Amino acid sequence: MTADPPAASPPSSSPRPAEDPRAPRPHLSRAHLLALLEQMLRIRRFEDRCAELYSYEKIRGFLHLYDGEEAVAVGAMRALAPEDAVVATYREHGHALARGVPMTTVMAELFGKQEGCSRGRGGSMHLFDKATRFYGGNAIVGGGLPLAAGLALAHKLRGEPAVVACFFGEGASAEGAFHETLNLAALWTLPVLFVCENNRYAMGTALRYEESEQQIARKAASYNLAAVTVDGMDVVAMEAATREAATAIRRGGGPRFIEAETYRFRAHSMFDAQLYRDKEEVEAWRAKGPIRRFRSWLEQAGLLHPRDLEEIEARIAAEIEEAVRFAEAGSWEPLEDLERFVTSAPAAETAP
Ligand SMILES: Cc1ncc(C[n+]2csc(CCOP(=O)(O)OP(=O)(O)O)c2C)c(N)n1
Repeated sequence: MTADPPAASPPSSSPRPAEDPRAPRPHLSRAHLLALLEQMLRIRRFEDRCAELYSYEKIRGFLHLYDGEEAVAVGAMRALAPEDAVVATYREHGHALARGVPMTTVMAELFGKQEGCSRGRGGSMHLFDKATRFYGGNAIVGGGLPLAAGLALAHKLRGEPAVVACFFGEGASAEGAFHETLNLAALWTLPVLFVCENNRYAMGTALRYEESEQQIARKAASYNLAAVTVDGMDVVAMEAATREAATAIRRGGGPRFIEAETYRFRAHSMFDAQLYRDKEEVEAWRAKGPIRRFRSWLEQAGLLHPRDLEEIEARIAAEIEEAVRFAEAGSWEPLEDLERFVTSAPAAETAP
């Protein structure tokens, strides 16, 4: 895929529906492009606030930020339909927000409150939301891949035309679960889209110290499925690649694989001195960051004006304030509920 900013399509008067996620190509109306920018900014500002709240100990436990990688989830989610399912990793705030999980319930979950999307039992690494078919949130590296294949198998057996989008880091490609899942998904032509977020580091381990084959898409292709490498800092390239792949999957073509080349700007989690990389390297990646680059392209193309940006920022700030208020006002789950959900119970009792 090209690293250059995309060319805008004809104006939004075109008869093609602008927002159908199942269309094989993105319809790049101005509204669509601004929505992509807003979604990336929304995730960035939300996580900046999370980092702040972490220092006040409002949020505790693990916290893995997606700072720098927003274009991957935002572009990909735009090409998924409501009936599709999403499986992600512990670095999943951006995926949850882009998928439509309400920011209020995500923030409450990070606070550990029972109004959170996982009743405050999961925290940052285990966001879950039935309404948007967001299956989480998984602390185990590579743990989401077999789950995604299982969901895809269920879709296939039921004859449902849904795609399962499974996000994971390049570190997962060193796990057995990656190889077992890709093998079965290809063998059984499962409707699953694998999205590898290659941010070049698995905690403090650089890709070159970890993988004999550093092009993860090539690894994936060895399982006989179509695999492409995409500029994961380019939100439109991500959307286009996802639409193309999801369309092929919906047509019964079996699994697809996208390796998104990206970078995380912040530490692996809140406990990480980052001794494994130079500041210059981080700065060089920041210069080609997904928000900065997209924003300046929109400005140069005359599609984004200072007033638009002010409005976007104001909307986001208000939403974050509301989410923090909601989380602060939330309640702790009562101690008597401690053993609830530990063993299975009749469905009526376990329904959230
Ligand atoms: C099976 C397993 N092994 C080790 C860990 C510890 N661990 C947590 S995150 C991580 C790095 C994973 O890197 P990557 O998959 O590239 O994702 P990223 O954090 O870069 O998004 C490791 C090794 C774990 N959670 N699960």
